Amino acid sequence: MTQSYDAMWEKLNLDLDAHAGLLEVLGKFYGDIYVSQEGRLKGMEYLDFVLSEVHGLRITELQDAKAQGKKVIGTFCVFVPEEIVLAADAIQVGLCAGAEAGKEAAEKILPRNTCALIKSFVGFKLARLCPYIESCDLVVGETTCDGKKKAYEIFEEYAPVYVMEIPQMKNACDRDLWKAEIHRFRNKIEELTGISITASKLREAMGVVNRRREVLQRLNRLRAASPVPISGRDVLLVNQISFYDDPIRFTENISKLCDEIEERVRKGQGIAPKGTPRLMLSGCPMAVPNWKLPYIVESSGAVIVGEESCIGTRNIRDLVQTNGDSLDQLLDLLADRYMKIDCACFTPNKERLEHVVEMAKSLDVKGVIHYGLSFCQPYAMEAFKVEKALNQANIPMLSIETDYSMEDVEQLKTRVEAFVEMIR
Ligand code: BJ8
Repeated sequence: MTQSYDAMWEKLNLDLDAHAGLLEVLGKFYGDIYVSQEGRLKGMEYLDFVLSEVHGLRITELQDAKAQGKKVIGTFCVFVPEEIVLAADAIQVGLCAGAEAGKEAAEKILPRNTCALIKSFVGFKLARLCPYIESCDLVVGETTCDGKKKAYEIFEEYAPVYVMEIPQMKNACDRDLWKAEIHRFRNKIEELTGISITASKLREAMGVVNRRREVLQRLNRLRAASPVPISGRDVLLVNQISFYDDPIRFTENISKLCDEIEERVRKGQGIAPKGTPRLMLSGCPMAVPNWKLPYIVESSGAVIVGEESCIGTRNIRDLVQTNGDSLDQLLDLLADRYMKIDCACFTPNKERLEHVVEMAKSLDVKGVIHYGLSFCQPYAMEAFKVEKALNQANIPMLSIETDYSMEDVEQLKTRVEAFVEMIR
């Protein structure tokens, strides 16, 4: 942090000592995993800066926006349509937490066998560690997995919560339900902000979010080169920050990063020699600062060239069509786009299997690591089907289940190294 934000954090009712401890660990972790990398792109300095100010400057911006009457909306899932929030001049931030801090507090009100992601966001609130949650005027949950669904019932005792109903299947009646939910969400946001969402405001917001998706698609195309021009860790960080940063500023900076990568690809330069085993990750989202597995993989002689997850391609694969005239037509197009999300909470979820295989083939990976958070049933169950589909395409898969603790690092490293050796 370039300056002291203690007064702001105090005003937000953070536990200053515990929060300082968290930032210290985060800084050290970041230094070891990120800053120490060799051949890093200059454009990553922007991401380093954003991360170093993730609880400072960005929170100041949110507070300034609130002082001007803007609302801040926190979300936990890529199903919540940011376009609606932006169309009401509000700001959306991702709240999924990727650290263990607060776990003890969370386990006082949640079962121990709850996934780390849920424990983390509840724990961050209870232990007063997250300035984002404290900045939110509304926290939007969703009925995806059972763990999240029930956790929101508890969470609403601590923060203003609104829950969107997400269908579990993709039949016509499910699409109707989802469209109705988008309308209900629009009404809620209009009521909260006091702003009527018009067709032109919504179209403009769709453009902003689409451009962010497009720049991330470009990044994904460029990173697929051989030799690999950017580490998987760095691309994961870019994706993680896309949930916090101002969308227009983020898009501009990632576009510059892409220009630099393009130049590197043109010169045939990479961060690892040609022939280094290329791997892809698939499964649960990795929220900031969950960098454990990517670090292990890239310290085991492999490079990550894709993430099939919500903090990865699932969030950016599809653009929203904007060719509607009326507000209702645009909301329809929005509903269509979000119905394409292939989260493991859907049944059946054949699209995901097709996407994983298609992605693995087009990225020319030697293997896939399926990443599941312990106690996440949707992804753990689906891992069997993913493995079968990949094996049919002659692509080996390693299934890993873990949480945010560091206790299993050595064990994971042994398994990943053996996998890399096998596919080499
Ligand atoms: S659309 S992946 S962001 S729900 S890891 S909390 S599923 S028990 S995060 Fe997700 Fe939306 Fe789906 Fe994407 Fe539950 Fe599993 Fe925990 Fe999870």
